[in-house]
Amino acid sequence: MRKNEGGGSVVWGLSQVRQVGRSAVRPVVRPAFRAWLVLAALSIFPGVAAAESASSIPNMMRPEATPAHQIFSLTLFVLLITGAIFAVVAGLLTVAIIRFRSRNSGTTIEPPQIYGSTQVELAWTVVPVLIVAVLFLTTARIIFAIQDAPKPKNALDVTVVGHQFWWEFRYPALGIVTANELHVPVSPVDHPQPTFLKLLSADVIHSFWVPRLAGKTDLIPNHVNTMWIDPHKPGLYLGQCAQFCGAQHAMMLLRVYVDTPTEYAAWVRNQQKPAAQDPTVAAGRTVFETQACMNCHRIAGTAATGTFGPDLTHLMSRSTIASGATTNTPEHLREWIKDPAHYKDGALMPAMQLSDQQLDQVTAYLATLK
Ligand code: HEC
Ligand SMILES: [Cu+2]
Repeated sequence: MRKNEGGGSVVWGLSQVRQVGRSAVRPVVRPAFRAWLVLAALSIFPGVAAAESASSIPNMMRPEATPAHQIFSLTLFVLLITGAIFAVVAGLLTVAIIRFRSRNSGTTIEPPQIYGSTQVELAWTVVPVLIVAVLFLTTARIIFAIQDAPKPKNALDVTVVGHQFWWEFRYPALGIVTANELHVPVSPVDHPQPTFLKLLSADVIHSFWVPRLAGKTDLIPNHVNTMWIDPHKPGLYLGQCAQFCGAQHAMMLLRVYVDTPTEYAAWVRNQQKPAAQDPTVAAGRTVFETQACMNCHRIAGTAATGTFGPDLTHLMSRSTIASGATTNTPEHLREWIKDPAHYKDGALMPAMQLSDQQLDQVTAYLATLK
């Protein structure tokens, strides 16, 4: 497990929520309201998310990359305008209810009715049209600013493929393929190094959403979408598939590790190595290569070249399995291989009916794939 994710406990106490507030949130959102926001965020991000450290919580009120910052300021602007409208309407309503209430006089005579006042009608037509125009134009400006941002030469390219119910990440220039945990270099404001994502789908529509980094973008079959992120601070950022894509859509969690330059270089070096070849686990490798595992999974440098499931070449470099359904420990791996439905009912990996001995062997083999 990485150093930045040790601290969290499964149930979030209010003291932790306050701590989050003190350390990083600008005082835009009051603490009590913030606690509710965190609870709301947690209810959308189940599973492992609940056990993560404070800074990982997927909260769009705490942006940490340019697209997310722009969306957040737009959010505040829209809230300001709609909040003002609410205050005016609610205020007038309250005045009307109190001042013009029925005074028990016993009469049922209606107050004077006003028809055909051009001034009043113009006012309640023109003012809303202007408000909508302002909201529309500011929103369009931000959408285009994010969409048309030029791609610098030093940008990192990653291809993201959405699968039912996991994420595939390919780094074409680096020859890396991995799953569910995206590593990108930090992009400091003074010398940015953004990551440009090319979004594809292997089956149905998914949606890539890491609230602290950017807005949602769909992954659509037979259509290429793009988005970019430039996370300013290293750390772990959690996200989630934001499009209902099937039974386990809610267990399609995303982890974006924003690495310092040294961490990132070390990660790349490790991912580029061929898979470990440990002779002491040869029996497990034989199980893997004879029990159909290799038809669905790739382990670089071996006969396993399947692409239906996640690439397992450096499986143990990931801290979770099955898209965040559980943490990556040998016990969990064994349980997963024995019966994927134990963690993820409806996952598209069959229970392979291995014997206890085969399970032990194949788990021991996988555990060497660092
Ligand atoms: C029919 C194709 C198929 C077969 C056969 C198959 N798997 Fe899988 N496997 C998958 C899919 C799909 C996933 C992703 C499930 C998800 O996260 O929803 C997966 C996930 C995994 C994972 C978790 C990887 C990660 O990083 O999340 C491991 C480990 C794994 N399989 C091992 C095995 C082993 C060992 C065997 C053989 C005993 C095997 N698989 C057989 C399709 C398959
Ligand atoms: Cu999905």
